[in-house]
Amino acid sequence: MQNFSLLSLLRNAVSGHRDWKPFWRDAAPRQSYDAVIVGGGGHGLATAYYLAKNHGLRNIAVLEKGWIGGGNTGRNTTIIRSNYLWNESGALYEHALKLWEGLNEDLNINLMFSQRGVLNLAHNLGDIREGVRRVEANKLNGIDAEWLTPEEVKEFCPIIDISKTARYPVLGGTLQRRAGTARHDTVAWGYARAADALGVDIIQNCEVTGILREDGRVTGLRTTRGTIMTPKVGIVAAGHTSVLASMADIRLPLQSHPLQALVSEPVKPIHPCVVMSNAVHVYLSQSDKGELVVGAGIDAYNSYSQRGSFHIIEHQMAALIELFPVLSRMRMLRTWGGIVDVCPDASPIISKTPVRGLYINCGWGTGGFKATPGSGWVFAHTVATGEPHPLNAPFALDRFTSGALIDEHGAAAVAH
Ligand code: FAD
Ligand code: PYC
Repeated sequence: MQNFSLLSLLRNAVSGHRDWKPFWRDAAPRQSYDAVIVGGGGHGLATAYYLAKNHGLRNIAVLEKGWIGGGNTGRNTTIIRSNYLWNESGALYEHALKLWEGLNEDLNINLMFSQRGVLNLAHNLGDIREGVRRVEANKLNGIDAEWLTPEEVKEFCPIIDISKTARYPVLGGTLQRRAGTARHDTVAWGYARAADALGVDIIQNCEVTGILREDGRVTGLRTTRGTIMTPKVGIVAAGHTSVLASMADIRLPLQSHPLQALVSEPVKPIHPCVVMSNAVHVYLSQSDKGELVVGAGIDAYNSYSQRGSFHIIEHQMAALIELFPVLSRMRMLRTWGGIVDVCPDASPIISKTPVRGLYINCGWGTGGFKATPGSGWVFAHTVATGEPHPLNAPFALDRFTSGALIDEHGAAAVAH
């Protein structure tokens, strides 16, 4: 049945794109599928889309316990960039960024992808060394990157305070000009609609509660809407992957933490780019609606509660005023939190598991939105062929036993 709700008409109105059609069918589960993706966030929906588009699978489903995009995909602050340190990460995130650059056309939807540039500030000698090293590493990997002096930072971002008497003076920063932002929920809707058009069943209000196995191989899933048989399962349930993996007796090296953000009342355009500061613990952009989008580091404790503690917001506001005194009387409109799953090396796991036919895509921590298209692309390859795509081979689960970690704490740019 097509979804002609008022909401979908409104979505159509905001998309302003050619040849608009209603969104996805709200499907009922069938008894069996060739492959099932657990988690209807951007990554899960992108995986389903590329399974259908790149690998020709049609009898597949995405199971979502709530509504699609209601997890981190619809809660994140939409920063997209590829300026990671190591070759493995650079290749994966740059693949994603290149896909973003053609995604409006591919999905036929206006994702409001805006390459307005992302600045990562340096406030001490350690920051400068990390930033300059990363700029050079990026250039060697063909990723656009520049080092800016404080004056150049000010030119790029006029509302920032670069005075030498500031408590955390701005000593320079890295700039990726091709980086930017996009509209988060439209990414989920766009992938859902495109996957639906290729025959994928998108099943909401369907929580996976058990993983069925026989002789070390997955055979199906127990869900709140009945048992579904399938020989292939891809888990992409950010923040909850260890809960799902434990249903197959797999223990993962993940910690679930709240990550918060907030927005101000809408104002006229005053902030043309994205600024992040790992040392001061805040980042800032302005949405197309005019709201200032402000993010912080993770809450230190583990939780599944989709909310964080107030002291993080207080710290975040203090840091904001430190860098942007001009915002001192700005009123804040709403705050929220999501649950992110953090890996010890701040890099994702995209991998086979000890259970045959069971694959995981998790551990994106504070930074998976930017990876959505690339993650879906390589995970679809892994699920379809049973083997990793060359881009996700280094991100396998066995790196935690081999020791071949990919430490991206510096480039994660959000305090862990
Ligand atoms: P989700 O969108 O969370 O989707 C997973 C889905 O799985 C959920 O919808 C959930 O309901 C479902 N699920 C869970 N358990 C089950 C079950 N048992 N059965 C069925 N379904 C289940 N990243 C960036 O790159 N840039 C940013 O600026 C950025 N900012 C962030 C700010 C905040 C406040 C937060 C919280 C995150 C931020 N991130 C950012 C991280 C980014 O949001 C995530 O890495 C990314 O969205 C993960 O996408 P996903 O599709 O894997 O997860
Ligand atoms: O990874 O760029 C990022 C990011 C920004 C805010 C949260 N994560």
